[in-house]
Amino acid sequence: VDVESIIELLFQQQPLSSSNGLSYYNYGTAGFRFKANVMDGLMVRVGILSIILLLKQAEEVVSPTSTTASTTTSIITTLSTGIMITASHNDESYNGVKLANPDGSMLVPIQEEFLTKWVNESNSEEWKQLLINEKLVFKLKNRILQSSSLSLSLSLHIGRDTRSHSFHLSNLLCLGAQTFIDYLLLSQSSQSSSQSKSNKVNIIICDHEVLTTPMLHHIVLHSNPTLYLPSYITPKPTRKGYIETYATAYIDLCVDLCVAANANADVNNANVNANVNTNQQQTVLRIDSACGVGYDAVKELENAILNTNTSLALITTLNAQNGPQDGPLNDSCGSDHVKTLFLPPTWWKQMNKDNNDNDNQNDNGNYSFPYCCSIDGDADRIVFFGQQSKNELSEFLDGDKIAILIAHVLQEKLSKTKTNSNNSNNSIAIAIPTMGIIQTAYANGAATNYVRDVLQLPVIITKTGVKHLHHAAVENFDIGIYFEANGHGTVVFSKQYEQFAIRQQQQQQLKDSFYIGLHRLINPAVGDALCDMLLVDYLLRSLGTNDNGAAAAAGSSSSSSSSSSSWTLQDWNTKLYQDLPNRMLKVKVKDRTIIKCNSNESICLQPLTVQPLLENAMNVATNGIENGRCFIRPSGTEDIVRVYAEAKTRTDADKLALIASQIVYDECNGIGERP
Ligand code: G16
Repeated sequence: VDVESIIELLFQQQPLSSSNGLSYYNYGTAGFRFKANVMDGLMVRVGILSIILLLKQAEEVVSPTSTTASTTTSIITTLSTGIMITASHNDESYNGVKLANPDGSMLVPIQEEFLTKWVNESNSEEWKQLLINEKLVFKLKNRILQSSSLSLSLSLHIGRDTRSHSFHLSNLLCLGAQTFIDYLLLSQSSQSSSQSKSNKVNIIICDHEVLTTPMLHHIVLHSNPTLYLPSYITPKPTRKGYIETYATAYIDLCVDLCVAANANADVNNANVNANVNTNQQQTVLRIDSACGVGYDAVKELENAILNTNTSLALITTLNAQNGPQDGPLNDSCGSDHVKTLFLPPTWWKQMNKDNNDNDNQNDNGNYSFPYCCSIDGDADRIVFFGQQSKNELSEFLDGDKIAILIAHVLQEKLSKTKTNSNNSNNSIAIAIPTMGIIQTAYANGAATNYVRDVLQLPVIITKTGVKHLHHAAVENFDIGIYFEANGHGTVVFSKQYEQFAIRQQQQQQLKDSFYIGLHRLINPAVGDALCDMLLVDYLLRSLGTNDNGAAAAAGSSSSSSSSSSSWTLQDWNTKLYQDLPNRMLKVKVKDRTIIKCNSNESICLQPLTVQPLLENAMNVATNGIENGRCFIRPSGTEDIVRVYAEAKTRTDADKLALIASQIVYDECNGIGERP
């Protein structure tokens, strides 16, 4: 492979063309995301560029001038990054690429800028120079490695969702990456033949085919284990490893919960059936998989959990609905549909069957689906809901509610740990990990107030995009809980937390302490619908644990009939705080890039006329809207402007959202019908 053939490949499918209606491929909220039919050339380029990024990452982790490189023993150093081909919550016509760094996190701005520059570069001479330079640097690195005993084994992990074009786009990406690898390694083999038969740098592409986005991040992170993780987390970097890890972590926590609640339990006996209140009604969680990739993953998780021979009363039965065969992806189902429209998903195959039975008996639609959740097309977001009638949600719980549930339980635990420590004879004061919550402007005002005023925890508001929340969480807290209101989020833990968790474990009789168990159940790389689902289920159980040791879970009883302090979705929804009514709308405009916002996207800076009009609309004296808050921002994943409004009443929230939409339409060249 020579440079000319790569250039030919690159320009065969010229990514920029006036016919596709794009002037520029921008790196959006979660990577490049466009209509799938304009992405062919982009994928080839991202394939090549991702190998360059991988080599740059390797350079940062393994410096040939470091002492490691000069030792005489042979060391093979491995490093992995990843790419997921998905457009997540978007409809089937879109596709996209999300890149993962070695720690499983998303790209940082400098990497995004590098990618954006080169996917848009239409000058073939510039490209030629880049490729030649990269080859020279690669040769030099390899020569330095030849003089040491260091070998590098680099992997690019690739996954894709169930979209009809994902396979094709994945092939193009692999083609770009493999051609560039061949170009680099060819020089290496000829150069090294006189010194060594083996390659000093090996670069491979691992195509994992259809995966959830969090599985891909898991595989990347755990392929680089020693770099980022505590000793108590050792999952296998495979799909199976992912399923086993989180199924086991969930069961261990549920069993520990029961053991802790049963004073007479045999703590060494993992199967604590005998000690469980066997009258406990079995809980079923129905999962709307958005007709996407999460369906199979939930099924696998369900099997892994059921195969552990644990008492069914201790765990929740997962019931996956809406698989890829049941309807179009994210269409009238999935977390985005439920969150934006406050409507239950359609396509419930099993439920519809059940419902028909119910309908026959009761014209009012007497449903009983108290415990449900919806994930999105690549299974990285989740919202919970209960459904008691055909077209309405009885409860709705979003990312804000999940974050606060986690914070609530952790705060209680930490406070107990502190009290126990103060009461013990231990003269060394225990350092309690710091905790904070990261939200975006979409967080419900009631949620932000609750965190600040009731939990008295710090809140940071960032731009939309989990990449922003993730970094803020890592940089500011030992326990950084970050969730977007749309259900996208996770918890990140610092090294201090890990040491704290290990010390707590040493002081307890249980196999794992709560703190270690919690860390094992959370995907530290990225928001993960399935981990978050198991985590919420466990937390609700933990809040429902009574003195008899029965862990009553969310769907099993209503709060009024509960004999213990069981937490149903209704409890979760009402016992902490009540959401302010809110509404999200989308407005189509000619060019959404004319809209610029402040750093956390709560204020519109351009066009200049927009913000004063929004302020006026929010002013109670103007429209009589109490507690009104609204903002607008251009989406980074769809060709629309998003409008958010909240107010004291549902009517006012809807009214404010409508006014804000009209402002966007009028001031930003709206297209189509005026809202
Ligand atoms: C992506 C991002 C999220 C973001 C969402 C919507 O989610 O990862 O952080 O909230 O897009 O972004 P925007 O409002 O800019 O369209 P996903 O699940 O689609 O990858």
